[in-house]
Amino acid sequence: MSRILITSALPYINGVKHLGNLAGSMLPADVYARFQRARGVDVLYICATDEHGTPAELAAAAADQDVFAYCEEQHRLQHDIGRRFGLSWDWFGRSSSPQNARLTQHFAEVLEDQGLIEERTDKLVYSLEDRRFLPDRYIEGTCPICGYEKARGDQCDNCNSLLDPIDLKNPYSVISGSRDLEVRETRHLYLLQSKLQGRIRSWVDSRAEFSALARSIANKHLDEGLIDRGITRDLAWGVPVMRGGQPRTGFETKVFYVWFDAPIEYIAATEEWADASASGADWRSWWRLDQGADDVRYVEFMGKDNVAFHTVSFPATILGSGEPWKTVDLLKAFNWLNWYGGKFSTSQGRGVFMDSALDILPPDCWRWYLTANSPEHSDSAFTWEQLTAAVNRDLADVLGNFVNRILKFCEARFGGVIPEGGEARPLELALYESVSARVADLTQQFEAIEVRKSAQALRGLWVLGNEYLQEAAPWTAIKTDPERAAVIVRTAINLVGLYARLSAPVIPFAAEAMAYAVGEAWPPTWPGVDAALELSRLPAGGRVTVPPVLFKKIEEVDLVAWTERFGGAD
Ligand code: B3M
Ligand code: ZN
Repeated sequence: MSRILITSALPYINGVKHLGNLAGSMLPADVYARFQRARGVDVLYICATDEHGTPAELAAAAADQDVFAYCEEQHRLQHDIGRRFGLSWDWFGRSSSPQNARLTQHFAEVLEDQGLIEERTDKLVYSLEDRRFLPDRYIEGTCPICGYEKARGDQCDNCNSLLDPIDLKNPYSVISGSRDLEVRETRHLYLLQSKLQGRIRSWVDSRAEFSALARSIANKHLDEGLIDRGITRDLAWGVPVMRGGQPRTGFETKVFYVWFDAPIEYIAATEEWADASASGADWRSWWRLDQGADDVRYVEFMGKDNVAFHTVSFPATILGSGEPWKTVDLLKAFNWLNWYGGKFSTSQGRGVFMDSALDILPPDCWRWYLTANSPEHSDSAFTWEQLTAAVNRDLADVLGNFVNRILKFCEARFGGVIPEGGEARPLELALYESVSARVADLTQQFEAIEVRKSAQALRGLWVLGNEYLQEAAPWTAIKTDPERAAVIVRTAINLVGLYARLSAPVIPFAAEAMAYAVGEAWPPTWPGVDAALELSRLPAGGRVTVPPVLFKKIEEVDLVAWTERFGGAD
């Protein structure tokens, strides 16, 4: 059995994520994980909350909570919402775990032993009014590259450049707003990425499966020349800087930089998963090439703003260690989901967030909409109209209606029992042929993680069912040729079973209801391309039931209420 390790970018702990975060990492990762599990692959899908750094401290302060309690609460909340969205993580960890602290400290030690970490005296912005250093997001100002006025110390949200806080123009403290700042000296650890330039470039070149977006972002940084990066910060909340089991002298009030420990949490979360499993699961067999991980395929999902960290910074940690760690094989990067002319924004509370999304529509509606309109190869724009079309047309009219119609007919005319008798005619043979071709296409699109094309292929399969019913017209056949009607009903019910299996990666809740209604096995297995075979799985004599309405349509009144609540009307 082959093995696939899947990670989606770790959502920041600072509040419930918006639909853009879901669409650009966690959801496509989940769809892929579900697809591969159904294929019989041994899948491990790992995610976690990213809990360290200034965003966590700032959010906790804003919530008037101790940062530890804040993270604990927000982690539970994000975990719960993820589950309600059907995100089938094998483990949803926490970057503040002891496992991550140990592993982060381990990497720092081996990197130092390899001559890749050195202590440097740094000039950092110190706020006289706040009486503290202002690392990363504690400071904002004008981006030196694009002139955006609210650039954060570590990164500009407008042009996506990674920044050094001291380069900001007109900087101010995020804590007090004070502009009474001065540059002071402080000691920090630096990861000498400049020494790793060659190794990282040949590693990137060796990643044959990287998407064009991932490769171009990596190459841009490599072409500019990698710069050594400070991996410690003057903060209290984070992984303590240790050396040989002791706090490192001169670093007692410092911690590792959040972007140093966060990707290491992919590994540490796997260790958390193993530690929590009763069956003695072995995390090293997923991550260590010397301990069995050489047959693992590792696929990462993330938004484009995270790509540099995963193609340069994290590889620098892993490759620089000189230890045989597994590195990513395929990195699937996403563009932005926009919100009515702007971006979804956590800090400005603009857009629809995962918790309120579930207040208004079931998870499958969002999962389908965000898959069919994935910000995959370019940015995509959320609109209420598109959402309505995806739910009302695709889910309700095409899929839901088909399932409902045939099951009701079977109940009314055959007492809810799959009828026997009759044989496939040219109409069924033609159906088998189209279904076979489309299942092959869908399988290929899922395999290639072509998100939008997977949705198109799936929709195409749903449409076939309606066309078949329309042409076969069992309601007419039943009057003159009951055997003919039996074949049609049996075939259509088998289509429902097939749809349950094929749709499960994207709309797992409805798929389970469909499977249950026709007696198809759950969890689902992925069908082969021999449709004649797959459409005779559910034999005559099996019982079927009519499920409660699979997809409720969005009404005009809903739209009025939602645009009032969330905004976004044109
Ligand atoms: N927490 C950034 C983000 O939420 C970040 C990803 C970490 S992946 C190791 O966009
Ligand atoms: Zn900028």
